[in-house]
Amino acid sequence: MSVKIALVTGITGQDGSYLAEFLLNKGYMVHGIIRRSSSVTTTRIEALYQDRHAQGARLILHYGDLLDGNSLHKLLAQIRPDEIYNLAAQSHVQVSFETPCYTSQVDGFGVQLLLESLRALDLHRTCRVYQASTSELFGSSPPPQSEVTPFYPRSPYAVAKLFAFWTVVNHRESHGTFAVNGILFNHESERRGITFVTRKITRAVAAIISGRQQKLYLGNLNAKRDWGYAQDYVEAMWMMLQQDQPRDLVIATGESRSVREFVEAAFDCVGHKVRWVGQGVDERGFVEGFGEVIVVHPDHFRPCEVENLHGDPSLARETLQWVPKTSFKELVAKMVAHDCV
Ligand code: NAP
Ligand code: F7E
Repeated sequence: MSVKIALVTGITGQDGSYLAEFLLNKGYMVHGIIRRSSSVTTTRIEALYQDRHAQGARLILHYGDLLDGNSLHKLLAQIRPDEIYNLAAQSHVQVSFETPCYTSQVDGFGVQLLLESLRALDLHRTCRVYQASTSELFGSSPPPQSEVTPFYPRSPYAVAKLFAFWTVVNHRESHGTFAVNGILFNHESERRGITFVTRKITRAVAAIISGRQQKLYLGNLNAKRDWGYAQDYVEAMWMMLQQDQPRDLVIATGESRSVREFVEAAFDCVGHKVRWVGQGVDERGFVEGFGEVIVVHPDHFRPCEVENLHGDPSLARETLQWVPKTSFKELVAKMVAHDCV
């Protein structure tokens, strides 16, 4: 059997790095798009990378950008992938309020560029496409959210991802492309970007108990998320492309916790309890032995918040036999342990 070829956009990110690892373990030839940057962005995939000239190298990196249609087109023509995982995005919801036009281009229009390049090369008949969609599409629709829940995006990020969602559906229905949306709820890991709330908290816990940081400034402590482990979720991405029929699926744990609960669980991992005092922007968290540690700050509130995401992954369980392997407690413990080293 010939070796399968995958193209992963966003390979330097949290999910891209786990997915590349997963596909290499399955024997794939993996191509990844990286962006030129003045500082190193490939840290997460360093351990996987061998010089492309080395014998048997199966991870090949190419400079490109989701907005550079010409380089995308050339790359697709050159490597003729069997599977594309489009994970590239400006993925930070709060940042999307400050860069709405850029976010719309990359997260929305970038997907159209990719699918149109594929079609222009007539590769859409053979190549399967996974699109990194998101629970942010549900926005203010009440939980639990499933494939039949109406969308109500609450940020430029979510609006751009909604454009991408329907672009994928439209390519499937108009041109027969095997393209699917993985509607993934929040998933975290030791490789999570440091400005997302979970990693911000676990890094702060490590720094506070070792005396390197005094305060942790946070926004909405009451927002609830369905947090899973990223490594479990990349397997679901792959499974979605191995099905007989393309289908958009919700991937989630089916449990939801507040930011406040995440803070408590993270301090619990290092043997400390948090005591909350006050309300709203005046709320503070006290940790025995360290005094006032958590401070609510208005800078970390969003112009529009998604209050409660709680997924219903029944259809994924039925269709893919996918179930999350890592519990909330295990996830927090892994992240705290990693950051305490
Ligand atoms: P991440 O860590 O922020 O990684 C984003 C990746 O996209 C990075 O490799 C980044 O490259 C790349 N990228 C950004 N703009 C690009 C552009 N214009 N052209 C090419 N590459 C570009 O995100 P993640 O957490 O792994 O998430 C992966 C995908 O899933 C994203 O599309 C995200 O929106 C979506 N998603 C994530 C979650 C979650 O909870 N993690 C949930 C649902 C959906 P640089 O390294 O050069 O910046
Ligand atoms: O915020 C609240 C914040 O930035 C989670 C992305 O991967 O998942 C992610 O988006 C919650 C929000 O992730 C702070 O208001 C409080 O309610 O970690 P986050 P997100 O916005 O849920 C979805 C599914 C994606 O698709 C995205 O790509 O935490 N929060 N205080 C805070 N959030 C941050 N970042 N920083 C705080 O200080």
